[in-house]
Amino acid sequence: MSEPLRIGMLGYRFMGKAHANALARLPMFFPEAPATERDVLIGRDEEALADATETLGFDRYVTDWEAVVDEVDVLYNLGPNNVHPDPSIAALEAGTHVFCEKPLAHSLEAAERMRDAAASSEGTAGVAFNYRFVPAIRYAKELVSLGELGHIYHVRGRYLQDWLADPSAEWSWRNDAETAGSGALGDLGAHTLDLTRFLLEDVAGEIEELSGQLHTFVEERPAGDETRPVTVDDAYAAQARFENGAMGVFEATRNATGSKNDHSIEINGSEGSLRFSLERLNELEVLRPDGRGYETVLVTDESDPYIERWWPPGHIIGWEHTFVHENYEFLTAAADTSTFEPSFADGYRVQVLLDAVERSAERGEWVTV
Ligand code: SOE
Repeated sequence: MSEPLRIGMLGYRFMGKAHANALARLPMFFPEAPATERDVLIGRDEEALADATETLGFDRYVTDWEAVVDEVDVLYNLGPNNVHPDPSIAALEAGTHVFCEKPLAHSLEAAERMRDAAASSEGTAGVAFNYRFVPAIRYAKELVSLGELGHIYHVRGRYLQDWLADPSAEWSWRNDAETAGSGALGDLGAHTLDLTRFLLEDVAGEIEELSGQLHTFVEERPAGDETRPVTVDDAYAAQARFENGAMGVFEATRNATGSKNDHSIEINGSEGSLRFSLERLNELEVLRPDGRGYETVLVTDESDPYIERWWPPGHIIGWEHTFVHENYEFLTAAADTSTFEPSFADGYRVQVLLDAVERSAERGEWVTV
């Protein structure tokens, strides 16, 4: 029995809870997953950190990541985007495995350094694009890769939330260009662009050129008893051309009043189509060549990826289960010191697309990726 992997986790709020919950579920639902020990929680606010250490089941906490990146076996980097580069690179240089939240970084330059550090490290590196690990998305990828939809003409991807539609919603780091890099583009658009690459990589190639726009609806937001400027986009929209000639249309916003977490993808091919929405994550709508119209498939059969780990067919799973799936795959890859997808190279490819949208928005013209 090999020693448990010692986990260091930087960040302990929303994503900290999602990943700590995933680690806690693994022994029961994925018993062959590498054993882990929630060793050290890393953050800045000691009081909040002490509470979170208790709640998330860690042994201890530190406020200085440099003290532990070479002590732990795996570093989870769940901090704000501008905190992704330095701890991840230091950990990789020490041979520590790194699982980093998306987007890879707050800038293309930093993402490139992270990609290069991963390429020359003994450690395994991965990006937590959790929507690749939705069983219905895996089914969609199977249909596309098997050619069931024929030649791919269109992909439409959108990520609609509304938690910033209210101008009085509090300012956070996600509204700050220095910390986040971009707004809805990098926070939500990164998911859609990664998922599109995942679904179409075998049949449409990469996005070769695109044009995009960015817009900020609310220029400043309350921060305690002050107001702070919003220096990133509230929404982006883009159109793209793929190597195989397919057309892509993409958007994301946090101002889509009424949409809570609608991450949707639609693919049209010469033989058929498919539609997915995260708000109905157990379902995939499929139009088959001989079909009369879209059929709604409940993707919860034992033959569907990961489902046999949970419950019988029809007993649906949720958002949190996608974190368990990606943690299982990442920790298994780390224990074997093998590669994990999405890798930092995948994360970098997404960052190139984010940067292209920003360049295009700035110039008001199409850009080559
Ligand atoms: C933004 O609110 C957010 O938490 C993203 O940061 C996550 O990546 C997405 O999965 C849910 O929405």
